[in-house]
Amino acid sequence: MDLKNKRVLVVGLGKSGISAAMFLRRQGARVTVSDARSAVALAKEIPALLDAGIMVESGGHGLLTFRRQDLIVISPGVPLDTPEVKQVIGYGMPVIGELELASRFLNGRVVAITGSNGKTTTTTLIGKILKEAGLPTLVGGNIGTPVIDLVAESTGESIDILEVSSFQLETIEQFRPWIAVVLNITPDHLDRHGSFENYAAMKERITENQQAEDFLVLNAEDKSTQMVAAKTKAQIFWFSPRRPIKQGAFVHGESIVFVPREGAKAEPIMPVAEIPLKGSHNVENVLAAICAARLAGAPAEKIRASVRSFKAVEHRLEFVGTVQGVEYFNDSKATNVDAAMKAVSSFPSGIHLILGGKDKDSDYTLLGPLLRERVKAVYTIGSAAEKIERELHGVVKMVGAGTIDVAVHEASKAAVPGDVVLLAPACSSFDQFENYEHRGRTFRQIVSELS
Ligand code: UMA
Repeated sequence: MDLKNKRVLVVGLGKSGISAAMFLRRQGARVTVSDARSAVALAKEIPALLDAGIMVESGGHGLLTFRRQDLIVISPGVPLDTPEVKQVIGYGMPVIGELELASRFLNGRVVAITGSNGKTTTTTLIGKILKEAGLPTLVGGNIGTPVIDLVAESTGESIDILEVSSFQLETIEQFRPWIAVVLNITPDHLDRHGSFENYAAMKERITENQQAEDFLVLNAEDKSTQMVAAKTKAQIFWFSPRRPIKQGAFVHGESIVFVPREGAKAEPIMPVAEIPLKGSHNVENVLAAICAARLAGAPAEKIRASVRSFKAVEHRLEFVGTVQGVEYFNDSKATNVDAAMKAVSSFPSGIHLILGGKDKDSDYTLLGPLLRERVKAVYTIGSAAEKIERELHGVVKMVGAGTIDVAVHEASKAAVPGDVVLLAPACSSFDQFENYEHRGRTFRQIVSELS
């Protein structure tokens, strides 16, 4: 892709936009960036961009800015139906995302992980296993480091492990992972994608450019990922915690085994009991990581050692501490209903659950049966509180807490030794926090002050 002297517009000045703009500039492109935020709000970002010779449009997107370009690179958080974007797509202007841009310049072999839940844990674990197996690995994408930032270090030898979201997959063209992993597809981001079908279709795009020599790792227990199988040209490796698999990883008795090809003998990998993470969903994440790591060339004994020493990723069912016999867990990354259900399922009873934040057109009634079984009380926060209280009315005790601070204090007063206070909000955080990490850190801080 020759970008020299090309006019390129980058839309959105978050992490991906800034990295993309700087990269494009280094490639010799004539770069403009456009962001809906005001110049005051962007005061920290603008000087470095201007110094690099990048033009900046702040306080909204101008249609004329969009028209005078050869290429538009859009940030994952900017919807394609943003009026200016929609209009230039209508004119046939090329619009790609930062993932697509980066993938044209990555030199390593790509392992891409998507799914509604478990992406970050699985991506981190694959990175750890491959690194400890002595393979040159890079990790980035939705996990927090823009893919474009990996380009400089991506070589013919490296394995580039990317967490990819539906937002990023929406704007790919040629992105072709060597190994693609789809963990699960359950409703999320319906406010952005309009329907579950549209959302699932975006996830499926992870395999659309794969060929017969590539690999696709799929969850045998998830109906939606099974549908992806019908559409791929890649070799499929399944994983299942419940049933034997002809090619892939599964739980056999008390142990995880891997079958490298149909008809081959199953290789023992490790006892399930050695997985140091809570929750049955994490067995699935480990199975997926084992498939990807074996396919990428990590030996079984290295995999076992790496999994055994793996620690929960921050904000994913992270143990915060025990205060007066009550355990506190931070699952701020549980930003959709399915993730919250997985978190609740990880504890048998005695749960005080903090729910709420920014709604994504989610259906909270799905939580009903599980809450009735395991949860003592729900503490609602954020703008989704009223909807949650309405949809879960009569299911369990509801405390309208409003803020996370009040929620933690109310829960700590009600909890008795042996109970669990769990932040698994089932919503995004943007109504009260900068992001889910900020929400998780705030929770940890409040808990530390309790003790
Ligand atoms: N903006 C506009 N116009 C719009 C909308 C937004 O100008 O119409 C601007 C905002 O004012 C802001 C910028 O766009 O300045 C934000 O861009 P962004 O939302 O794409 O955020 P980044 O900081 O670039 O972070 C993105 C991912 N964010 C999203 O997908 C929403 C990060 O994933 C990712 O870590 C990062 O790129 C690096 O790859 C976060 C996320 O929430 C963790 N992901 C979702 C999820 O996991 O559920 C998909």
